[in-house]
Amino acid sequence: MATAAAQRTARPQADGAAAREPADYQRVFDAAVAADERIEPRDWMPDAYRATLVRQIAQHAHSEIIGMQPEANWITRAPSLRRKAILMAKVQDEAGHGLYLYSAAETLGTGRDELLDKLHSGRQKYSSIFNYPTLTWADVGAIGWLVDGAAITNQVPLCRCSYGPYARAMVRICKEESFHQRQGYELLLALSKGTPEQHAMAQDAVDRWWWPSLMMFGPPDDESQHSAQSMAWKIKRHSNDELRQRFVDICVPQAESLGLTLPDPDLTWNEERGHYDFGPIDWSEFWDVLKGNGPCNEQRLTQRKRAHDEGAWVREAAAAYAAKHTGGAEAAAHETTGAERA
Ligand code: FAQ
Repeated sequence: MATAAAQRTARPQADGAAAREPADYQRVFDAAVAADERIEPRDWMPDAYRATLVRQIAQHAHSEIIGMQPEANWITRAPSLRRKAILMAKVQDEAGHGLYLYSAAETLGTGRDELLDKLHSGRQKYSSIFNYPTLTWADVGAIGWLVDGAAITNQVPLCRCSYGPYARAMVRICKEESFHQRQGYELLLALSKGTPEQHAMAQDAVDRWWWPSLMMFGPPDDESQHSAQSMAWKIKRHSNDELRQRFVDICVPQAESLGLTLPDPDLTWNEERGHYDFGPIDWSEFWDVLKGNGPCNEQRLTQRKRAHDEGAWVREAAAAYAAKHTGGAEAAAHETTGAERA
């Protein structure tokens, strides 16, 4: 029997579409997803699958580039050349992640200009976590350990996402996020084992970033409007609550090794469940941040729009350079053809 991939390869091109009924396309798509095969840009896909991917990938891409802001805030004040070099590399990585992800969204037929326009006008979201301020140097460590840690927990399963370009982008992103997580852990460890003031600064940062990190995984499963469909399509492989639990289980022993505490008196090992129980999350804070009322929503968007406007000349210069070179190549091709004719 032909595999779903073989059937898809055998699928007629757009101009021969009459050879198949729409139901056939749906069946081939469903079979590919069921067989854990990758859906590629030229494959037929349901409109809602495409729209869901654009929504999630765009939100992810926006998070990467907005996420540069809280950390970049500390580049000029990093306490040593080594720390500054590491932080600059990390912030550059986030820009790169944004690029891979915008490119993945482009394969679905949605251009970067359109996505950025939606971000700037508030029609698309970015992760709630980046609406919190970085008040001390220890926040750079807390972001690395907790925010990148949460990002990896969420994103490793996305390497098996059913949509090929997103899954492949995630493989590279996750490798870099692992380095980010380790630099945050190492930074916090140095502070935790430093002077009492440094230890207190590390603890304060963890106290402020813990709960917002748990919110990164999205609303509880019974309030997650997209999870069931996204899991059926194998875009998401686990529910928001499953991943949140996995993250808590990873962090508790790491906090112990760091010599820091997590700000949750209800955090206890549950022998029966084989997981840590944790206290209630303040979901009203999460929804409020999503509505634009977090401590830094306005600042983040204003800064993003300013950076975009100030970068207009770079985009224009790049487009002019590309046109000049493409034009030159075309002119050269014409000249060659002309010469051959002569
Ligand atoms: N923030 O039905 P669900 C990073 C929205 S990258 C804002 O559960 P879904 C790297 C959701 O969009 C961090 N909005 O939605 C880094 C939906 O609203 P909509 C970003 C959120 O999509 C580190 C509504 O709530 N990572 O950190 C959030 O199935 C350090 C209902 O929610 C990704 O984007 C939230 N936290 O599940 C960079 C990973 N949660 O769109 C710099 C990919 C939910 O209908 C420094 N994304 N919403 O208007 C995902 O895995 C999923 O999209 C979830 C949400 C899990 C985030």
